[in-house]
Amino acid sequence: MTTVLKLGGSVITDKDRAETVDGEALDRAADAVARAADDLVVVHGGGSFGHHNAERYGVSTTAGTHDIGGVTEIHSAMKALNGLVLRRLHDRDVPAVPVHPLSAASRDSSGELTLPAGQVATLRAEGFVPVLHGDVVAHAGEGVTVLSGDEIVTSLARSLDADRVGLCSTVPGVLDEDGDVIDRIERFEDAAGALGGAESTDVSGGMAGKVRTLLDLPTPASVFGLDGLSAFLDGEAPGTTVD
Ligand code: IP8
Repeated sequence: MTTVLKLGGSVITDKDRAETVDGEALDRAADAVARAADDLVVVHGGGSFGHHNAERYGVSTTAGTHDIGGVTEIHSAMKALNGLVLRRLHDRDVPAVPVHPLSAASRDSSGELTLPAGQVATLRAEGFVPVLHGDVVAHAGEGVTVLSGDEIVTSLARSLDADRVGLCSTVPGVLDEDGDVIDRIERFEDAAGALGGAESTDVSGGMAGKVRTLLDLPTPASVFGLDGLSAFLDGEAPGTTVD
């Protein structure tokens, strides 16, 4: 029973202070992971790490850079956050192992991502908890572009044939126009009103983009807040189920 869990960058970092973790939130997330670290792959986003560096160099998931200063700065920021996440997991005896996507992944000139998952699958089979992170990635014709944690999650969900996918977000689920959590989304139209309409083409990690991507997965996915993380890892379906 393989589970792929994304810890949103905005959940585990302090959005208002550059390169600062939200210690309390990260402790809660690490506690929940430690209680249920069996057959788990963790991916985390950037939050206050990585994004401002990417902005400074004009780098996004589609616009790249060849500036070695930019590549180094963005990758280093994400590796720094990864190190802080790992430390909290190791403090709780979780056998977490870092996997840095820049060293393995690439995009072709149409932006199509190739993310080999052999090392992740083998680490997991050997009882480790691989911990990947949003990163920069080699992109044909662009230099490097941003690789978001969400893209990693959907790619791994497919290549590992995951049974469960969870996105731990700053909100308790996908919210309707009244701010209530939508229990289940089976078609984009079920949530189109709340997500900005069927024409919305958010590819940068906004909720509309997330829902579209999750609907394409063969695996049911849950979107929930930190309060729902333990329940998700216990096999429940907190927040919104996208299936
Ligand atoms: O927060 C960040 O990953 P995300 C990747 O999941 C960066 O979008 C900015 C290098």
